[in-house]
Amino acid sequence: MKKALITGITGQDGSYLTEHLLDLGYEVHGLVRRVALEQPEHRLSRLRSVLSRIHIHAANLDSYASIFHVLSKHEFDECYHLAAQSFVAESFVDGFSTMQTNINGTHYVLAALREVQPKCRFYFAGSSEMFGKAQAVPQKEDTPFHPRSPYGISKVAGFQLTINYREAYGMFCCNGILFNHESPRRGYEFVTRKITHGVARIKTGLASELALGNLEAKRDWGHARDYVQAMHLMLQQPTPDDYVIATGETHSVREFCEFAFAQVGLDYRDFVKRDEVVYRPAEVDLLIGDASKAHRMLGWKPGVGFKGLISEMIQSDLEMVSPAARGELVSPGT
Ligand code: F7E
Repeated sequence: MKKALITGITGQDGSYLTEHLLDLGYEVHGLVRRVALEQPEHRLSRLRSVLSRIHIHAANLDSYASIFHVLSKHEFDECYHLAAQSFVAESFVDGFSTMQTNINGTHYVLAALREVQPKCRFYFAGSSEMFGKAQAVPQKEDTPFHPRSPYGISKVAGFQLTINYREAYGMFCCNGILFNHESPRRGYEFVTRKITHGVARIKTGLASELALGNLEAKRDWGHARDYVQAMHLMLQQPTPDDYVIATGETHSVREFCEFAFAQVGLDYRDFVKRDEVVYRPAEVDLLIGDASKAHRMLGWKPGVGFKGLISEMIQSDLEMVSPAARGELVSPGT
């Protein structure tokens, strides 16, 4: 039985990856902060259905010693490093802690692996935010990076660290360059979930408006459940490499709103208000990925498209805010 370690196991991607690896017969271990263990109902909620089948260890990305401790006690075949401060807007508020967690945290995991388990395969969660002010359309593996936030910069550093450990020490280290990926498990601070949750609250009379920032930004949005499969596939290849994971379609935040509100028979223009506060000091205007290398080398393709993703998120949020609101969707979407 293969053993995998997931940092960031409590997040959206960590929970889907856990389920995927369990289905494949893995023994799954996760690193979580001690504070999460003190509030399991809240912090481990995405793992509720699998909690009895996984192994949780307390560790902190700010502490090399805590990571080293776990890695010296258990042997792993694969390590998926997903933990990060992942909210771009927050990285403008406190760039220092984003850098500390995302860069040093990644370095600690790599250094500890090198020390005690150099044969363990390593996955780094790179991001389309590394492309930032995109130098080519669509973006692929050889598109130059031009990050536009401390978050994007921290991911470029993590990406380069991962390559450096591969080249310098011959470790099996891969970078996934994942474009935006969403689901009903997405955090409420991200725009997709803010919209679908907002739509559900408005539809059920719990709210009357939704305050948003830049509606013109365009993103390539896929489903997180599809994207974690690509992470696993990268670590099954004969040689380590880096891959763009994306749908190849781009839509604006405005289009997302339009379709999401229309799903429950509403017009977004009647409810969406402008909120200056959530505009970013430097915006990433357009992201669209070319995942043809992943199609070719990994046999990976996204399963869920833009409309299917929004329908699933809206349905889930309707059920969450009001169980009586089941079946409110106007059309199922594709
Ligand atoms: O913003 C605009 C905002 O916060 C998307 C993370 O997973 O994907 C994610 O980063 C766009 C931006 O995600 C609001 O200005 C408008 O242009 O949902 P987001 P993100 O910044 O694209 C990448 C791949 C990652 O790696 C990140 O970790 O939507 N926008 N109005 C808004 N965004 C937010 N959050 N809230 C608004 O009210």
